[in-house]
Amino acid sequence: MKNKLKKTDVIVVGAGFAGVYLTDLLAKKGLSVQTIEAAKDVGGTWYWNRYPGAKCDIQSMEYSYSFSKEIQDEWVWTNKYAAQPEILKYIQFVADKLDVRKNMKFNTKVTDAIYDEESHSWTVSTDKGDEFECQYFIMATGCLSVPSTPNFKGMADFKGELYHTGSWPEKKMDFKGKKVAVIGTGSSGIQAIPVIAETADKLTVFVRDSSYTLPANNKPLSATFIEKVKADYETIRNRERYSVSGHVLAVNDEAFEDILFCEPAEAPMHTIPKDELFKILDEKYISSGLALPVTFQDLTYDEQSDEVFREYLDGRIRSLVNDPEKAAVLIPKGDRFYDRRPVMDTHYYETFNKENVDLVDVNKNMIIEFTESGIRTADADLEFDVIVCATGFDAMTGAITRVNIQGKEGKTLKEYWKNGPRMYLGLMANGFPNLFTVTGPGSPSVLSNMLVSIEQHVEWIDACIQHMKEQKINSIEAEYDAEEAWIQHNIELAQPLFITHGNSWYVGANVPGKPRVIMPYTGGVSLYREKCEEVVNNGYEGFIFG
Ligand code: FAD
Ligand code: N01
Repeated sequence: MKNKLKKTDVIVVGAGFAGVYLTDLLAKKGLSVQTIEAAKDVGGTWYWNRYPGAKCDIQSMEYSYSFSKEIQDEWVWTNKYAAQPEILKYIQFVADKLDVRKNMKFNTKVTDAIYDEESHSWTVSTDKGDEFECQYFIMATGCLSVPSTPNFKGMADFKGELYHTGSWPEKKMDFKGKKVAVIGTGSSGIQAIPVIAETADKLTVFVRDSSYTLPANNKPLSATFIEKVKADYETIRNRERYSVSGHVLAVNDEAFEDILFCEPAEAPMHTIPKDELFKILDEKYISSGLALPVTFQDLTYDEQSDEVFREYLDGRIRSLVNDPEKAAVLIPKGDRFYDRRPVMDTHYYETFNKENVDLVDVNKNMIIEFTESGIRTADADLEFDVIVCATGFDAMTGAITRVNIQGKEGKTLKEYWKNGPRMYLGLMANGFPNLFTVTGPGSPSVLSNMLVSIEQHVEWIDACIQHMKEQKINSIEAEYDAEEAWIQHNIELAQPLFITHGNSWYVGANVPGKPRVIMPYTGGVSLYREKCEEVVNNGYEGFIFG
């Protein structure tokens, strides 16, 4: 049954980092805001991804909001990289502080959004029978919020516990005495495997194509470091906003006391003599996290640098994994290092030396089907109590196209995006007035520290809405030509980069039938921000006001 139509200025979908900030900022500007979230509470990614070992790999002092000095000063991070429970606590703390939950409806999914050209408004429906009419409809639905689960034969017959890392249950999980399978060795699998192996009776990892992973070398932050960063936060945040990838802190000294910044290397990696290179990689760069690709940006496009770096990484895998056959499976096949997102781990390779850990190379020994008691491969029937799918997400477009969005003349967004997402600046699409996306396709989003990109989009959208109110403008949408030019600009920028040619979720390669298109903007955070500023300074160039 439908509930009575409610009118509101803005509907925000999603209550992750983007939704929480949007709700607060727009409500403070006097707009009526209704936020709708499928989960039971705020958190987004950090609500859903509760799997063992889930962690951030941008330094915690940078992976946090910058818009409120009070929040920034009050919150104290414990470790270089924060784990999921701490990040969830942080976003809950922010939601309490800003008192945004009063604008939020939880446990509710937005299903449809239909635009009315006469009233310039959207009618938004939910799975709970709500109907809202709003002028602005904002999808803050996240880039990695729709888990992708393979459709193995017999999956429904499995009588044990079956989980996906991206929608992990809240209950406390105990693997003691259990036989566990993990399918997938991307970022999520690589984080979960060492932790599950600590208690499981037996862990079997199903490997299709391994990802390269670097040691996180996570450690507690010193009080001195926290104090220094807080004292200098304004400068650090500004550097982030005008950097390549939105994070600027580099590898630190052992005591974690001094602030050091990432600096691009003077020459490509392959120009450093190999002995010297392998030594500095061992001593400094291997555990410098995402500062490494910022230092050696040539790793994103230079074949020679990639080759020498992979020689180093392959040697490292062979030296850490005792069994040469297992090591061979864990060495990625044919991929360049930067075909995919770099992964950070804690004792991942060492875990394969444990007696209770085994792996199955699914290229040689295919998964045929799930059975009542486990998994049947080409070689054997394997029994499991628990199967964990660490199989990734229908990234960037998945959450948006799952809502029936109809713009002008009944055009659906799903149809409009059938050959890949079409957006101007990753913010708006032609034919869909007053529909904004936060960190949408065509913006740096997942190629950046997402907090920096989220804040930029939220503030851009807010400024745009304020401008429309001041000028008494009813609607805004992207011009078709501006949208097309932006798409072509990104294709050109992305062409020389490995990620355009690899088989990752960045190009939709992980979801059968998904069009293969580079989805994030590859020009970097700084260039992108300057472009967005220029567009506004030129009177919202490329947008049509109605
Ligand atoms: P999300 O946090 O994804 O929130 C979107 C919300 O929208 C979800 O709660 C979802 O339930 C809701 N939603 C979607 N569709 C609907 C609908 N139809 N109706 C109602 N609600 C809906 N980024 C980094 O920069 N650094 C990191 O180290 C990092 N680590 C990550 C680790 C993991 C395990 C994952 C999965 C992602 C990571 N990310 C990281 C990316 C991360 O997604 C972002 O940093 C950020 O949390 C995204 O916030 P968001 O608010 O945009 O989206
Ligand atoms: O997903 P993925 P993820 N049979 O797509 C395998 C962020 N994140 O959840 O490589 C067998 O990377 C698949 O195999 P292959 C981060 O942005 C960040 O791990 O396609 N295997 C792959 O090994 C990240 O990039 C953190 O051959 C199958 C794995 O599943 C993004 O989220 C932590 C299969 C999927 O890897 C996604 O990461 C976690 C099948 N049918 C996530 N289908 C941080 O630390 C898929 N696979 C910041």
